[in-house]
Amino acid sequence: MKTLLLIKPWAVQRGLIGEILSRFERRGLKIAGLKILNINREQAEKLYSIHKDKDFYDDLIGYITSSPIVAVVLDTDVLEPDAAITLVRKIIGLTDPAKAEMGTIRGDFGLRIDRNVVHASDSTDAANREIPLFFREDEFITY
Ligand code: 3AN
Repeated sequence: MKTLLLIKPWAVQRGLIGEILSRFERRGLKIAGLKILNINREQAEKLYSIHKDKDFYDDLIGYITSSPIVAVVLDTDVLEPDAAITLVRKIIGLTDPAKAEMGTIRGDFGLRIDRNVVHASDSTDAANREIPLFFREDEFITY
């Protein structure tokens, strides 16, 4: 299966793209798709539709559309789908960076829950819904 990783605006601004990508590469997860882009409001609203009623929703949309992000599709075919999701979530760490373990991406590069450095799909359903927001099928590379 494939799962989506987003390197969010503050991480791109801080020059952390390579550092973050390397965490997945060195663990053995392949990059099947990769692009830097400015996401529009419609993409952001679809990405975060489950948070529509939260008090942080407007800020969340404002943040993710504030400057470029990097969208990454990870090929996790070597693992069972649930194991792949669990591993990717383990590499990124807990949603609240202040509580995330050191050694995880969020634990190493941030403090603010409202300015997370990465997003990753939290289920296979989420991955299947999120990936088409950023990639067409013919953009994936197998190697
Ligand atoms: P995750 O990104 O770990 O899957 P979600 O889906 O619960 O976590 O939250 C999506 C994004 O919403 C988070 N990455 C974070 O930026 C933001 N967020 C979550 N909870 C809060 C909160 N209590 N206050 C502000 N922003 C939040």
